[in-house]
Amino acid sequence: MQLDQEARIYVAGHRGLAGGAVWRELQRRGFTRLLGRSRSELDLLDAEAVQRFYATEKPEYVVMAAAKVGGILANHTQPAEFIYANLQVQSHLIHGAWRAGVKKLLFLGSSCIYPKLAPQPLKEEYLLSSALEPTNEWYAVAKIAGIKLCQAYRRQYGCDFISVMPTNLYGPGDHYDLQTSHVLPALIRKFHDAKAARAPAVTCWGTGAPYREFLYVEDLARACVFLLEHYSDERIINVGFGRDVTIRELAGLVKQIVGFPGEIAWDASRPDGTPRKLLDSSRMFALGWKPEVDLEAGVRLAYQDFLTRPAGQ
Ligand code: GFB
Repeated sequence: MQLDQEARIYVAGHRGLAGGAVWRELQRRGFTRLLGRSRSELDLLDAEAVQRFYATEKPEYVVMAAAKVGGILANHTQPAEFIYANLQVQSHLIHGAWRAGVKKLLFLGSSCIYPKLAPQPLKEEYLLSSALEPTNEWYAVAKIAGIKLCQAYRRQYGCDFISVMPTNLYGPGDHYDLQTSHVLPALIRKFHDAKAARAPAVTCWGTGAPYREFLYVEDLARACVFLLEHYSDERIINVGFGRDVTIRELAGLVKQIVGFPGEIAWDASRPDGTPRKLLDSSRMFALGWKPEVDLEAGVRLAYQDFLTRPAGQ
């Protein structure tokens, strides 16, 4: 089904990494009636404010890219915020979408919903088959609840709510705060700052041995618009790149792209997190979507974004 370019599409989290990319992709595709609200305009933790928004703006489609997100340290040290904020925001948005008669809703989950030691690559059916990775289980449990909300409203009320599981994302609009960011923006900032300071070495966290799969966020945005138009199923669907790298390899790539001449040190007192989480995206690939930006090109684009970001971000 082709979406009408006049459709009222609400992108929750349109200033974030994923939501911002979805917003730009929809604009690029000629959609003219996009709805976005900043946090100060609409507090998604406020159920009544969300209901009022739905009642007055009447979105027909909703992309749920609003979430409390962060890297391994933020997840590990703020468990209450990660579980509370995500449970609230997604409950308000999903329940509100049902009440408002939204035609279709796309919920963005995460690859950390899968068990820590599940077979690789991770197939959709491995969800809830064994224990989660402890560093981010609070966030993962909230995301699993979001999936279950979508499935429950589909079963009980026939709502066309779908759940999409992206792998680790990066690209324009990322956050570069070293305490809360994910690994890729953190490495860009660390190598860039070390080069500027002529430091002899950059210290990365953990052992460097874990594998991670990275998807350029504009590829995810294309996938989301594609799924809004072509996917209607209770089953979750993975959206990944198809290949992963070790954190050690990633650090080497960022060092080279940034042009840092010094050494890389590893601080093994920091957590590694899950050893590997490569998504099996074969169902998504079979539908006809493929990523277009490989890791090296994507890191170059992300570094450009870092260099041109507004001061203080
Ligand atoms: O991206 P990241 O923070 O989170 O870390 P996860 C990935 C890996 O990079 C870990 C290592 O093994 C880190 O120890 N790493 C090395 C670093 N140096 C750094 C550094 O300077 N900063 C950071 N942040 N990591 C997150 C989850 O897990 O993935 C979230 O916590 C979410 O819930 C997200 O699912 C996609 O990949 O381990």
